[in-house]
Amino acid sequence: MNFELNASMMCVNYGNLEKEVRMLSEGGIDSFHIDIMDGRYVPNFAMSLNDMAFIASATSKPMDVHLMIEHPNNNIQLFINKLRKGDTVYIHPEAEYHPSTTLQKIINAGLIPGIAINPGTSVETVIEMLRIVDKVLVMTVNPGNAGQMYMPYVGEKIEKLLRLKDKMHFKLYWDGACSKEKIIEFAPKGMDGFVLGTTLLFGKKKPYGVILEDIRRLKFEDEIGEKI
Ligand code: S6P
Ligand code: MG
Repeated sequence: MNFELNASMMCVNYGNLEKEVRMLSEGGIDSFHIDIMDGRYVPNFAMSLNDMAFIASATSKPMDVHLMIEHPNNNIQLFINKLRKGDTVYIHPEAEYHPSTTLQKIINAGLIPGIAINPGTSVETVIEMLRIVDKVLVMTVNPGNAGQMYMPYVGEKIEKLLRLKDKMHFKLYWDGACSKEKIIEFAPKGMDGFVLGTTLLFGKKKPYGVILEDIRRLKFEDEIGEKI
C-alpha cells in the first residue's frame, strides 16, 4: 500500500536535533512536518523559522510546513525564501482574509500549496480552495499541541474529502493522534499520508527505522476482505 509517513518535528529531542533528523532520514521518513506557531492563532509556540531552516539544511528530504499563524500573507516570503522546490506550505484558511492570494504566492514560488482544515471547519467553507491546492491536511485534533485526543466526528469529514480528492485533484493527509489502527482503517480508503507524533513515533524507546518499517508492513484489507 502506498502512503507517505511524515515526522512531526515538534516532538523530537531538541537536545540533539541534527542526530534526530539523521535517524529519521535513515529510518525512511518521507518528509519533515514543521509546525510553525505564533501564540495567537494557536495557544502555543512550537517551532519557528530558524528551526525549519536548520532542519532543511540538515536533510535533502522535503519539508512539510504547517503554518498555524494569523495572516500568513504578512510573513509568507520569509518561509518561501528558505524552502526548496518540492516542499509544501499549508495555511489555515480561517487565519487569512484572502487565503487564495496567499496560496497563489506559494504557487508562484514553485512550492506545493496546501490548506489545513481544523476539526471544526467544514468542507463546504473551503470547497473553492480545494480546486487550487495540491494537498489537504486534515486536523484530527485541535491545532496547537502534540499528544491530544482524536476527535471522532472528523471521520465523516475525511470520508467526504476522500470522495472529492480525485475529482478535485488534491492529496489528503492526516495530522493528529495518528495510531496504527487509524492507518489500517484509512490508508486503504485512499489517504495519501500520515503525520506521526507522540502517538506512534516519538518517545517509544525503539529506533525510528524499526517503527517506520513496522508501519509499512501493516496488513491491510481491501474491500473484498483479502490481505493486500
Ligand atoms: C498539532 C500539530 C501536529 C502535531 C502532531 C503530533 O497542532 O499540527 O502536527 O504535532 O499531531 O502527533 P500526536 O501523535 O502527538 O498527536
Ligand atoms: Mg501539524
